[in-house]
Parts: sequence; structure tokens; C-alpha cells
Amino acid sequence: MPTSFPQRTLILLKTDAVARGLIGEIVSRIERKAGWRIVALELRTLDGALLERHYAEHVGKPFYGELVEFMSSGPSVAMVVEGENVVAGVRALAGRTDPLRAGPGTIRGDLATRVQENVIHASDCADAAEREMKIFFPDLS
Ligand code: IDP
Ligand code: MG
Repeated sequence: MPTSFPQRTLILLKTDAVARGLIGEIVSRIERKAGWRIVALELRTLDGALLERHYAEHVGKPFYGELVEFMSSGPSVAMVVEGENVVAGVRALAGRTDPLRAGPGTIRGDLATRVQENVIHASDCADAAEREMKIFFPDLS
């Protein structure tokens, strides 16, 4: 079994991160990982239709309405990062969904306090990464 394999993943720096001036802090943590490189990056405000595709698995959940309100409240940064084991790697760097359970040293553990405003999205598996990259960067080859 290979010990590493090149992959791409979709990352969003959520509206709270952009509003709080944390783009540089979070991008620099990602950039510092050896062998990872940013292959797409865009500042954009997300609308309800796009968020419904992105968060399809959460439509209808009690927190969905507030999540869409939060995620469309201002600009986010969408990025694609490429590198060895980057899907699991970025999830590890981000930490658990609830910042109270995210360990110190993780992006959420260090920078967030509330489960909704948890500063970063990262694809949770390779299939999700492929699906999400097509939503945000359909022209990326
Ligand atoms: P993930 O971002 O760690 O993959 P998911 O369970 O996929 O977590 O949830 C997507 C996003 O929805 C979370 O990052 C968070 O912003 C929000 N969220 C998840 N669960 C809750 C909740 O119980 N209350 C409020 N917001 C939530
Ligand atoms: Mg998720």
C-alpha cells in the first residue's frame, strides 16, 4: 500500500474568517505544509443555490437555515489545494467541527469558539473533494 498519494481538496475560509481578517493566518498554515500547493483561490460571496449544492447533505437539518444565512453574509475564500494526502491532512489541520472539541494547534481549536462560526470548511473525503471542486471551480482541469 502506498504511504502517500497526490490529491486535491476544496477549502473554504468561511465568512467569519474573512470578516475577522484571518485569511493570511489560515492560508499560511496551509502553505507551510511541505509539498502542498494552492492551485486555485478566489474571494467570493456564496448564494443560496450554490450553498444548497455544497451542503446538500445538510438540507433540512435544524441548523441549515442559519448555516446558509451565515455562509452568505459576506465574502468567503474558496481554494483548491494539491498535495500528498491533502484531504485527510487538511481535515486534521482544521480540527473537529465543534471548536470546543478541536484540539489546540488546529485551526478551529485555535481560532474559533462556536460550532457554526468555525472558520474553515474542508472536503471530508476524496469523492466529496471531487464533487465540491466542480461546484466552485468547474473550469479547473
Ligand atoms: P464539517 O464542516 O466539520 O464537515 P459538518 O457536520 O459537515 O461539519 O457541518 C457543516 C457545517 O455546518 C459545520 O462546519 C458548521 O459550520 C455547521 N454546523 C454543523 N453542525 C452544526 C450544529 O449543530 N449547529 C450549528 N451549526 C452546525
Ligand atoms: Mg462536512
